[in-house]
Amino acid sequence: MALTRRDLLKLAGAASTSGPLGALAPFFRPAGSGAAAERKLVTCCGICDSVCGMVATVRDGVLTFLEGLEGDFSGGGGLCGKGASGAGQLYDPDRLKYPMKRTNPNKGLEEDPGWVRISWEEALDTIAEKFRAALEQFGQESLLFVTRPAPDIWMRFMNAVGVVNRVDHLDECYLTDRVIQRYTTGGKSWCNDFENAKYILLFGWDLLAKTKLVYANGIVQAKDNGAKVVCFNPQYSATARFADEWYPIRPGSDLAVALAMINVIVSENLFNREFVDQYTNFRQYESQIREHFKRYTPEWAAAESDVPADAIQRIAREFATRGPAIAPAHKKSLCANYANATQLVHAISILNLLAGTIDRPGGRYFARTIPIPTIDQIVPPPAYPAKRGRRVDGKDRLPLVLEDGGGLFSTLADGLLNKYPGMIQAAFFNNYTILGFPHPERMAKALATIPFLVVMDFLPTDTALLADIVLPSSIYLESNDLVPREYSAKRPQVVVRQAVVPAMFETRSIGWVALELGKRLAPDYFKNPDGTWISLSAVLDEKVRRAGLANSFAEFREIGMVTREQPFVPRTTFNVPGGKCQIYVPQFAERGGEPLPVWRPKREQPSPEYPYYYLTFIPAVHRRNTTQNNRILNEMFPTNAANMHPLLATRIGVKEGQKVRIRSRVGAIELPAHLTETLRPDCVLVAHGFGHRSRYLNTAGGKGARDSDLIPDQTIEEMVAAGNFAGAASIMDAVVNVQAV
Ligand SMILES: Nc1nc2c(c(=O)[nH]1)N[C@H]1C(S)=C(S)[C@@H](COP(=O)(O)OP(=O)(O)OC[C@H]3O[C@@H](n4cnc5c(=O)[nH]c(N)nc54)[C@H](O)[C@@H]3O)O[C@H]1N2
Ligand SMILES: Nc1nc2c(c(=O)[nH]1)N[C@H]1C(S)=C(S)[C@@H](COP(=O)(O)OP(=O)(O)OC[C@H]3O[C@@H](n4cnc5c(=O)[nH]c(N)nc54)[C@H](O)[C@@H]3O)O[C@H]1N2
Ligand code: SF4
Ligand SMILES: [Mo]
Repeated sequence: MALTRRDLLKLAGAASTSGPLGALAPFFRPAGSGAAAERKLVTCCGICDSVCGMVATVRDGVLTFLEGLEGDFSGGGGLCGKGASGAGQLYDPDRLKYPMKRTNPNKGLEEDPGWVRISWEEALDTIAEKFRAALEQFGQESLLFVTRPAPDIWMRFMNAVGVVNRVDHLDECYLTDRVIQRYTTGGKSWCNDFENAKYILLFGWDLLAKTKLVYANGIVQAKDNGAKVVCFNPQYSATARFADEWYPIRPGSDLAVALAMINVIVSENLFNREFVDQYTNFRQYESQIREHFKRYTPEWAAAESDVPADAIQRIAREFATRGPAIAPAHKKSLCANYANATQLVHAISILNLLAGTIDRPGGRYFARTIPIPTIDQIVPPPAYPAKRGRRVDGKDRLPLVLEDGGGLFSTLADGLLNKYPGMIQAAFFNNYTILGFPHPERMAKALATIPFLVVMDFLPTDTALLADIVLPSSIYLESNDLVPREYSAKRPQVVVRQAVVPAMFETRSIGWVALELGKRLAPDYFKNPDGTWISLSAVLDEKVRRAGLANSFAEFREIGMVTREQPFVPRTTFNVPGGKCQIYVPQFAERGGEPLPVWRPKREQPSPEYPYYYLTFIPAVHRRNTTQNNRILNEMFPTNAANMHPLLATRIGVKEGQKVRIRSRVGAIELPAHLTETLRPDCVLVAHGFGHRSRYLNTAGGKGARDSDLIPDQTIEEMVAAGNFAGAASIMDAVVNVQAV
C-alpha cells in the first residue's frame, strides 16, 4: 500500500496549510507551493447529521482549508473540530486505495489477510458470482447486508435482489424513539426548538460535548434567552456544567424520575389543558392514566435514582408550568443505553405531551423538508421480488420493530452463531465496523463463520481484516449529492454536497457499487425505459430539477443551498391512529408491550462480583469509530482511559496513570486510571472509539482499549423478556469490577 510521490505531495499540501497542523508545516511543505490557483467551494460536512455548511479552499487541486459557511443556521457559520479536520480523513495515508482480496484462508483479527490488489472488474464479478450462487442455492435469506438504508440506489439494489436480512445500527441509536414516536406523536419530532424554549430537561444527552452544532448552538441560545436547563447525568458532563441544575442520577434510573414526574403533573392537574384535551387521548383514558401513575411517587423514584424527592416534585411542577418546556429527543442517551429504554422513551414522550409542546414553539417540532424525489420515482423499477426468509437478527419477534424497518446490531452475533448457524452464506458490510457492536470479539467470531464477506470502508479497519474482498470507499469530501436538513422545521432546506477534489486513488461511492452490482445481478432494475443503463449523474440532475432547486446539479452547485422560508403552521392532526397524540397506546398492548410506561430496572445491577456501573461516552473531537486515525484529531484525543472518582481509586488502591483491569461478565480491558471528581464514585467511564487492532491503521492501531469489549450483546428472547419491545440495544448496560493491575 505504498504512496506515490504525487499522493505524498497532496498530503503535504493539505498539512502545510490547514490550521491545526500548522506547527508541522516546516516538515511537510511541498516544493513550489508559491503561486497557486485557488478555488472556494461551498459544500456541507458529512461527519454528523448537523450537516453544517462549509467552504472548502482548494489550491492546485489540493484541499487546504475547511471553514464554516457564513450565515448558515446549522453550524452557525462555524465547524466543530471534526468538521474542520476533514482533510486529515481525506488525505489519511492509510486509506484503502484499490480493491483487494485475501489470500490467507484463515480468518481472525490476529491473522494477516494476505491482501492482494485486484481490479474493480474482478472484485465486482466475484461478488456478483458469490451472491448469485448463494441466492440460487440457499435463497434470499442467505444474504446479509450490514448497511444503512441509503443511498436510494443502494436500497434499490437490495430490493431488486430481494434482500431479507439488512441490519443497521439503529437499535444502538434512535430506533426506540422512532418506534415509540410513531404511536405517541406520529413521527420523529427531532427539531428541538431551543430558541423558544424556557425550560429544558435533559436526561443524559451531553449535547454541548457532542458538538452537533445545530443543537449545541441552540441550547446556548436558549439560555441566553432565559431558559432554565436541568440535567440528569451520573457524570458532571460539559452540559451538566452549563446547566442551572445537575443531578448525579444513578445509571439506568431516569425512567423512575420520568414516571414520578408524570405522576406529579397528572395528579396535580398541572398539564397544558388546552393541548392535552384537544390533541391527545388523555380524556379517553383518563381514569386508567391517573390510576396507573399513582404508584410512582417521588419518594419511590428518589430511592431508585438518588435524585431527591422534593427535587423531582419541584422540577415536575416547573416543567409543567414554566414553559414552553421540552425534554428533547436525541438518540442514544434516551433510546439505546439501557434495557428499560423503551419505557423511558414512552415516559418522556408523555412528559412532552403533558407540557403541550409537540410541534409547538419551544418544543419538539416535526421536520419540514423540501421533498427530493427518489430514484424509484424518477426511473420506476419493475415490481420487486417478494422477500422470503428468516430474519437473522430475530427482529420478527418484535412486531413494532419489524414494521419499522430498522435492524438489530445487538442480536446479530447470536443469530449468526446460535440461532441460524450456516444460514448466511455471503455478507456485505458497508460503512460499519465491529467496534460499533456490543462485544466486538464475539461479532468477529460470528463474521468468521460467513463463507464470503465483503467490507467496504475508507480505512483498513479491524472488520476489513476479516473480509474476503475489501472495497475502497470515497468519502463525503469526494461525493456529489443533495442533502435535506432533517433538524429544521422553520427553514426547510437542501444543501449541496460536492466533491471538493476528485475521488482519491481507486475509491468509489456505494451508489456506484450498487449500480455496477445491479448491472450484474438484476439488470432489469438498472435500465432506463430506453434500455440504456441508469446514469447516476443524470438521476442527480433530475432530482435537482424535480425538487425545483435548479436546472441541473452543476447549477445547484453554484447556488449551494436552497431555503424555503414558510410560516410555521403547528400540526393539529397527528399521524397516529385516531389523529390525536396517544399517551395511552393501545397498539403497544396489542403487540407485546404495555399501553402506559411501567417501571423496569436496567439489565445489569451491581453485585459483589461486579460492584460498579460502566459508562461510555463519545469524545467531542471524534466521530465514534471513524476519526481515531485522523492525525489531526488523534493528536487532540489519542487514546482512552479508565475515568474514576478519587474515592474509587483510593478504595482499589490506584493512583493517576496506574493501569487498571476492568472486567465485566463478558470481557476485560486494561487502561490507565484517570482520576476525576466529575463522576459518581460507583461508576467507571471509558471513551468509545479506541482499541483498533488493525496493523494497517498506523495512527490509531493499538492505541487504547475497546470499550465495547465489556458490553454484552443480547438475544431476542432477552429483549422480549425485558419488555424491550421497541428494540433498544442496551449499549451501556453493563456492570464491572475494577482492580489495579
Ligand atoms: N463529537 C461527536 N458528537 C456526536 C457523535 C459523535 O460520534 N461524535 N454522535 C452523534 C450520535 S449518533 C449520537 S447518538 C449522540 C449521542 O449523544 P450522547 O448520548 O450525549 O453521547 P455519549 O457521549 O455516549 O454520552 C453519554 C452520556 O450519557 C451519560 N449517561 C450514562 N448513563 C446515564 C444514565 O443512566 N442517565 C443519564 N441521565 N445519563 C447517563 C454519560 O455519563 C454521558 O455523559 O451524539 C451525536 N453527536
Ligand atoms: N460501546 C459503544 N458502542 C456504540 C456507541 C457507544 O457510545 N458506545 N454509540 C452507538 C451509536 S449512538 C451509534 S450512532 C453507532 C454508530 O456507529 P457507526 O455508524 O457504525 O459509526 P462508526 O462506529 O464510526 O463506524 C463507521 C465505520 O464506517 C467507516 N466509514 C466512515 N465513513 C465512511 C464512508 O464514507 N464510506 C464507507 N464505506 N465507510 C465509512 C468508518 O471507517 C467505520 O469503520 O455506534 C453505537 N455503538
Ligand atoms: S457538527 Fe461538526 S461533525 Fe457535525 S456536521 Fe457540523 S462540523 Fe460536521
Ligand atoms: Mo447515535
